[in-house]
Amino acid sequence: WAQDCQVSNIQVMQNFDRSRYTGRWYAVAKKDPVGLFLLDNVVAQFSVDESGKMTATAHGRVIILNNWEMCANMFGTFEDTPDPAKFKMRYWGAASYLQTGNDDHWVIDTDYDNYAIHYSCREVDLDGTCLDGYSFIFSRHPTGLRPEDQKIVTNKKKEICFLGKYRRVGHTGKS
Ligand code: ODT
Repeated sequence: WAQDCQVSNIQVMQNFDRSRYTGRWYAVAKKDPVGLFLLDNVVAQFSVDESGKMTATAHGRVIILNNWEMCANMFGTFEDTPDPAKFKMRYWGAASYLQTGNDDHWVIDTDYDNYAIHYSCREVDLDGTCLDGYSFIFSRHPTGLRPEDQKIVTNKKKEICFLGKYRRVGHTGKS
């Protein structure tokens, strides 16, 4: 298919299974949004509660007030939508000065055991492309992606029109 970068045409994970998605994910790369928040040492932990709702916590080094860096604990709840791989994520921090928000949260692709590609467009441009968005590449392994997953991930970065816009997210083990 022709890649037209229309947010509404972005393909997400088919038959997304939230229970297989639970557990710990290490961010290994990130495309930042305007007003960058999470810097590095980012680890997300997904759960599914008794009622079937997805929730998550994340910790990592964040930047607040444009130049203060600190470690933060963040919480998120996920509202379902008609597409099982598309959620609305409401998030807030353990401390009041941390960022809060309500973002789209799409799972583009995952094999559940090794890699996952997340996407969020915060602002769609008049032409239907994404004006401000962010994306995390997650791995089950703190050391990064397995070589066999890298090609898949590169292709997906291209499909979501963020190829070349990612930076590596380090894990120093001190967060
Ligand atoms: O880092 C930025 O610049 C964008 C703001 C990201 C908000 C992160 C809030 C995390 C709330 C807890 C949920 C964890 C799930 C993480 C999965 C993907 C990252 C959004």
